[in-house]
Order: sequence, then C-alpha cells, then structure tokens
Amino acid sequence: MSRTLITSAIPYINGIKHLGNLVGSQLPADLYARYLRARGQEVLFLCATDEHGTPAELAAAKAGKPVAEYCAEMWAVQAELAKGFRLSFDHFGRSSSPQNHKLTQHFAGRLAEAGLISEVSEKQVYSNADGRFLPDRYIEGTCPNCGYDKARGDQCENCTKQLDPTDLIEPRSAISGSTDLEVRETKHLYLRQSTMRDKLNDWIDSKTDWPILTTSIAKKWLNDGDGLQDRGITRDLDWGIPVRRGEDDWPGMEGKVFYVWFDAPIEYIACAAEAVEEGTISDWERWWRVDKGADDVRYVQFMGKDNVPFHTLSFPATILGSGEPWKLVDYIKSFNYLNYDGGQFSTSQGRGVFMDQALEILPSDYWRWWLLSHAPETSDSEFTWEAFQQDVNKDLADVLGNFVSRITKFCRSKFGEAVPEGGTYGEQETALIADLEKRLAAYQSHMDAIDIRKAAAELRAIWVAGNEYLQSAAPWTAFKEDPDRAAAITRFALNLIPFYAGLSAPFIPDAAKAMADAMGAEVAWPTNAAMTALPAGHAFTVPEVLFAKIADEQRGEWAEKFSGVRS
Ligand code: B3M
Ligand code: ZN
Repeated sequence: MSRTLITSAIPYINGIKHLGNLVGSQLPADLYARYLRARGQEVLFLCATDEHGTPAELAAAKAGKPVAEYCAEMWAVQAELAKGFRLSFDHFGRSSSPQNHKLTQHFAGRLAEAGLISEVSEKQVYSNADGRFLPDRYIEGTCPNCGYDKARGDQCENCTKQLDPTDLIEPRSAISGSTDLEVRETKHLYLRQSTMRDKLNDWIDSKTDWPILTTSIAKKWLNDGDGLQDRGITRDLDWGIPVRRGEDDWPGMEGKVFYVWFDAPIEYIACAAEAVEEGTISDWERWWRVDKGADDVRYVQFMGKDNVPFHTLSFPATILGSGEPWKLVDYIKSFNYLNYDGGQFSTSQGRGVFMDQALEILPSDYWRWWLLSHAPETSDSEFTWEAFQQDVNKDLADVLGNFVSRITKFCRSKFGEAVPEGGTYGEQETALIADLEKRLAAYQSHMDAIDIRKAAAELRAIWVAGNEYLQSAAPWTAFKEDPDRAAAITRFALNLIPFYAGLSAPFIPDAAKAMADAMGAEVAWPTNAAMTALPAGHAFTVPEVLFAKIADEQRGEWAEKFSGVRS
C-alpha cells in the first residue's frame, strides 16, 4: 500500500484565520487527504499552530495574557474551528511542543557541526526600561514621511512607507512607551544557505512536475540579485525555543530564541512525534526517516505562495544541511490569494469573513464546496457574495440536492421506501454508465494531480449528468404506461446517490454522509459506474433537505454585515 505524508502550512496562533488562509493550505490539504484515504492509501495528515515570534507575543500582550496561556487558549479555538470545517488532521499539534524544542535544537546543532551556521554581530535597539531588545515592530514613533505618530519601526501604517527603526522621530518602546532606548550590539546565528545554492538549485530543477507557481518563486529567490542570502535564525525575544546546540548551551546565545521561521517547519516533524505521544500513531520515524522506513513515503505540502521560499529553500537547507536522512518534500502545492469583495482579506484589519463567522451563518459544506471549487490555483481569485450565492444555489441546491430529493420522494410515493424491482437498464442507462466511467477516470486523474478546480468541475459535471438523465428519462411519465421501465429508471437513479456520496465526500463530507445514511449505505469510493450497489428491495429513507438555498435577503444581510472591519 502506498503511503502519503501530507502537511498544511501551520497557521499563526495570533487570532482566527480568514477564508483566504483556509483555502490556501488547510482546506485543499484536507481534500487531498480525504481523497487518498478513500482510495485506500495510508495517509498521515498533519497540521499545528505556529506559536512563536513577535506576532504571538504582541497578540498575547494585546489580550493581556501571558503568552503561553494565550497560545494554549488560541490553540483550542483553532482546533475547534478545524473540527467545524471537518479538517481531518491526524494530529493538530503545537510548534511550542517539547518535541519541537528538542528537534529544533537538534537541527541547529547538526547544522553547526556541518559548518553551516555563522555568528554575526549586529546593532539593534535596546530598551533599558523593558530590559530587552526590541524587534522593529515593537518600536513606535513619528513617521518622517507623513507625520503619523504611531508609525512602527518596520513600516508606517498610515502612508505605507517602509522604515528602519532609526528613521523614526522620537522613537519609543511599543511595550512600555519608554523613550529610554539605545543601540546595542547583539550576536545572532545565520544559516549559511548561500553555500547550498547549487544543491538547492539542482534539487528544484529535478522537480519538473511541480506547479509553476512553486518553482518560479523558488527560482526567483535562488537567482535574483545576489542570489540566495544567508538567513538570521535567532532573535532577541523571551518567547520561543531557547537557542541551544543540540543538548548543549550555546555560548554567547543565552537568553535568545530561534526565529519562528526556523522552528515552524521543523514542527511538521515534531507534530508526528506528538501524534505518537497522543497515541494516534505508533511510530513517527517511519514517516520521516528514510533510514527507518520512510523511503516509500510520498510527502506533499500545501501552502500559500508567501510561504513558498521557506519551504523550497530554508527548510530543505535545514534538512539537507543536517546530513541526516530526513524525508524531503516530494511535491509542493502552492496557492495564490483569494481576495474579498474587491479588496484583500486582512487579519490585521479584520477585513473579510473569518472561520468562526463563516460557521455561524452556514454549515461547513457550503464553504468547502465554494472555496475549493474556486481555489486560487493559477491566479488570485475573488470571493463575492453574489458569486457565492449563485454557485452554491446552483451546484449544491438545484443540482445535487434537488436530484437526491426528487428521486427519493418519487420512489417513496410510487414504489415505497425500498429500491424497486422490475425492468432492466436500457440504452439511456448504458450510455450514462459509459459517460460516467469516463468522468470517474477524469475526476480521479484530476484529484491525483491535485488539480482542484478541474476536479470540482468534473464532480459538478457528474452531478449534472445524473440530473439531466432523470429529467429526460422522466420516470414520472413512464410510470403511467410502463411501471417496469419507471422502476428501472428509479433503481438506476437511486444508485447514483451512493455513487455521488463516495465521490463527493472529499469536498462535502457531511452531505455525503447524509446521502449515504439515507440510502442505508457506507460512504465508499465507487470502483465503477455500473449502478448496481443497491439491489432491488434495499431499504432507504428520504433525507432531510441537503442544501437550503441562500435567499437574496440573506445574501444582502451578510454582505452588509461583513462589509466593514471586524471589531
Ligand atoms: N505560519 C505563515 C502562515 O500562516 C506561517 C506558516 C508556517 S508553515 C511552516 O501563512
Ligand atoms: Zn507615514
């Protein structure tokens, strides 16, 4: 049996994610995981919260909580929302786990032994009142460009000018407000990625099947300007993974932590180790160590385009540089951005629809279907309430939902709540079987290739084919003159329901389950389109309405409600 390791980019802990984040990593990763499991593969699907760095510290400070407590609470919130969206992680970990501390320190130690770490002295702003170095965005002051008095050390929010902390007029600490600041020397570790440029370049060149979005971003970083730059992997922060060289102290690095982007991808590995501790799996090295059984694992990552450089360059540099046989990624599926109603989704500005809000107004299947069928694969795509209403009403309510309701209700009224006997499948059915066999193969090949929009389009076409069949075979007309013919049509159409349930489950798992349940069947991937799974006499029930239509008033109300900024 083939095995696939799937990871989704791990969402930052600082707040609830918006639908643009969701469709850029976790949701498509879930689609693929569900698909492969349905096809009988052994899958390990991992995600976690990304808990370190300045954003986590700032968000905790804003919430007035110790950062560890804030992270624990937000992890629980994100885990609950993941459940709400039916994200089927085998483990949802935390980058602050003891496992990640240990592995991150281990990798740093190995890289140091391999001569791939350099120590660099830099000048940075120190706050005497706070007793700490201040990262750029912890420093506030007046913008030299526009005069805005709350400009940050990295950028002015008002005029968007990029700044250095030393550009600010009357700089002060964003933590205490203190102006008692000075510039001090501090030492940091750099990962010497530049020495691995050729190796990384060859590795990317060997990935001829990767999406262009992925390889073009990697190539740009490898080749633009002076080429791949070394990267600082430590920070002067309190919260994070203490800088150690394996299990040893690192002289001169006391009180410092690893940079969030150094430890976050290592959490992919640590997450599997956490899953062992939780009892979800029994052995994590068989997924991650090529020398311990992972040589037959295919590893697929999902992420937004802004995360690509770290996954194509820095993390592989860490893995390769360690000189140990860790599993390297085999395929990187990356995404463009989903925009919101003429602008961008924005966490910092609270613009758009966030995961909790989405679930408050509609069940997850509505969102899953729309987002996945509009996944920003080849270009950015846009969420508008009009498009959402129109597509959901058409695809889910008018086509799929209506089909299921119409045929089950017709059967109940004419033959009772069991698959009717009599008649045989004729020309129309044979033609549809042949069409569906072709479509099934096409659908599978799109799913295998993680061509999400194409897969969604094929699935929609499969639903439409059943609807059109029912419309033209018209068992309600046939019933009057030829009840046996009507019985055969009805039997065929009822058999389409478990067929649809199996194929639709990766996209809309709840509705698929409801469809299968109503038909007294399991959600299972169909091996063919013969439509013989449910024999005559098999009992079923008419399911509840699968998808209610979105009314114009609702659409208007939601568009209004989500037009501003989240408070
Ligand atoms: N947390 C950025 C993001 O959520 C970052 C991803 C880490 S993946 C190792 O987009
Ligand atoms: Zn400004």
